[in-house]
Amino acid sequence: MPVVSPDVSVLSEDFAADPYRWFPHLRERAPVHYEPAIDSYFLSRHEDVKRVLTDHEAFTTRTLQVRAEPVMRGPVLAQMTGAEHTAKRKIVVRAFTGQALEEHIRAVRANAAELMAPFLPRGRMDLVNDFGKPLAVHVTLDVLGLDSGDRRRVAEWNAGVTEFITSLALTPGRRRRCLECAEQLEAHLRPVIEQRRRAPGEDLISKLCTAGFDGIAMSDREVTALVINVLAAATEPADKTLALLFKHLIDHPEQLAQVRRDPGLLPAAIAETLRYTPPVQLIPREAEEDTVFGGGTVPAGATVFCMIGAANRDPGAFSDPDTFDIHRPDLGTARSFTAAAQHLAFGSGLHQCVGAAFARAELDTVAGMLLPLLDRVRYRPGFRYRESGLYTRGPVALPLDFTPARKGGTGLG
Ligand code: 2IO
Repeated sequence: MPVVSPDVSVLSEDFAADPYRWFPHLRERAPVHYEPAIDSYFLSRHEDVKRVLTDHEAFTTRTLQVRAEPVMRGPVLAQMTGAEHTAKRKIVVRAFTGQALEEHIRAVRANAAELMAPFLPRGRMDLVNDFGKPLAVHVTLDVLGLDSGDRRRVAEWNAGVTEFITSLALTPGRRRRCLECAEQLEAHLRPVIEQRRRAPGEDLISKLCTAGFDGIAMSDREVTALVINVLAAATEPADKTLALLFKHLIDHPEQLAQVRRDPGLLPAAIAETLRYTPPVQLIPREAEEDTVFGGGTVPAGATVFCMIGAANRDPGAFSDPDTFDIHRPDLGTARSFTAAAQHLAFGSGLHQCVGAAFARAELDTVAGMLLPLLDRVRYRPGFRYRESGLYTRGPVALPLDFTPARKGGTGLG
């Protein structure tokens, strides 16, 4: 019989208001927490989460068939295993590292400069809604080689797709709406993929269409699924992480001053932001067999949610885990964006995020551009900080005031 912890539900309003408040209780008293309403288990200890993510024999990604495939319109990388997975993962990794990454970063710089320009002379900007959200969409469409004229529609369809993946319980009406968004996005991509197969360019869609590895190439369905996957994965966590980074730095003025003096500290600040407040809070798996953990048993066939935020604040993995400290000795900045990461914001094991290097470069670039321009940056007077989301979580808004840039003084040309 599953152990139901009567004093906390991850589906409650109290939990949604501040999950971090409940993590110590979950880790200590209910490390294998069962939610009857959604028949799922929630694991909160670093050791257990790491085990689930790395033991891909005992914990599979089969649950993505129902949690992602309906809106991805085909199988995503995370569902694959063996030689096929290795070959196709290589294609995607290539499209997000080295030369390709440098080109993506050019798109980041150009879009960031364009989006921030109107706000600099005003001395005020909502880092989430004025800047971070549109930036993530503009950059991702450029990377994919999709027309900027379609931004609004694509962003709307993407929102439906993301709602489907990141909802723990959808009403039938919302579910239908999300599926409609996915169908429209698929229909929008169909002629683009057809055209890129005939006349490939340098964009990511062309690369996915034409690349092969060990004789393994991508089908139209797989290209579609990967494009939708990249669209969701490169947008949903991006504005959240950027806003969280600035929130933590504003809340810790001495660390903000250090990063301003030495932008070389930005990767450490980004890594610590990902540890302290990971934008992706839950990663689902399916148990292949009955598995005994320290605090309980997960039965074969069960859906298991890895609680990344709780694992990243486990005192067994990080000292003084509830303190934001870009200098923490147990962070290991360089490995924070690799398979050797101690924090679990990018997952771990076979399916660890393929976009980690891109995420680091994008955030480093954007924060490096913003910091010198946002002189005396502070919250707008009267602003009350609020976060939302259980699956992905971030600030609802982050309205900032700063010293307005004098005309021609932004360095942005
Ligand atoms: C469909 C939550 C947007 C991913 C999944 C396999 C997506 C996969 C993630 C992140 C962010 C999403 N899962 N990125 O958690 O590609």
